[in-house]
Amino acid sequence: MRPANEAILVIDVQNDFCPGGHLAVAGGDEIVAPINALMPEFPVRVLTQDWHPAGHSSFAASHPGKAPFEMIEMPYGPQVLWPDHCIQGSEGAAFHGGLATDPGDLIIRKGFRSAIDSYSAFFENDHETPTGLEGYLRSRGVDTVTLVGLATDYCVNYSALDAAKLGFKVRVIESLTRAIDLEGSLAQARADMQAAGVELA
Ligand code: VGL
Ligand code: ZN
Repeated sequence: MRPANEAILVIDVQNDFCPGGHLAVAGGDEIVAPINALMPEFPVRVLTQDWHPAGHSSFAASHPGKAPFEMIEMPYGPQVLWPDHCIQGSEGAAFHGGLATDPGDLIIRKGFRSAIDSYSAFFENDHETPTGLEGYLRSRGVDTVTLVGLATDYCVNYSALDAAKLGFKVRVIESLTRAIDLEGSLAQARADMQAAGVELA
């Protein structure tokens, strides 16, 4: 068991991000078994779920004339438009069936406000609306987080950057993540995480 100040954050291991899902990440299902094996080593275990209402503003289908993976300008900055995914209560939003969720202490949902996307487990994409995760971790005495899950270059990356900004010691186990990799987004994410002091293990 790792020391009491360490948490594992299992990011968005949901059906829609796995092969066959609406925003499938190549190899997304390959990380499930090793994540199951790793989770019990941590005294604090958090799982996140991307959790959008139907018609969410991050969906291309909500913007007439726009196609998935195009960019738009939102009040809070540039936003990639995604295929409909992780709609609240849908099979796609459920955790991958093989993921051991019972050992989780907390499940945090994000992206439930229609007008704003939320990649990070800590803040929505305006970088100021909190999810409450920081308070949860601090009140449990956590100062060090290890991240795994989907996708490396979006939700894992944004969560890792926010955790570092908040003063946590942050490690991403790259072999337990998989990337969407839109136009160099993986290389950019790796560079940003390294610049922020995130350890890429
Ligand atoms: C994610 C795109 C849209 C992720 C979530 O979990 O990385 N990516 N929503
Ligand atoms: Zn999403």
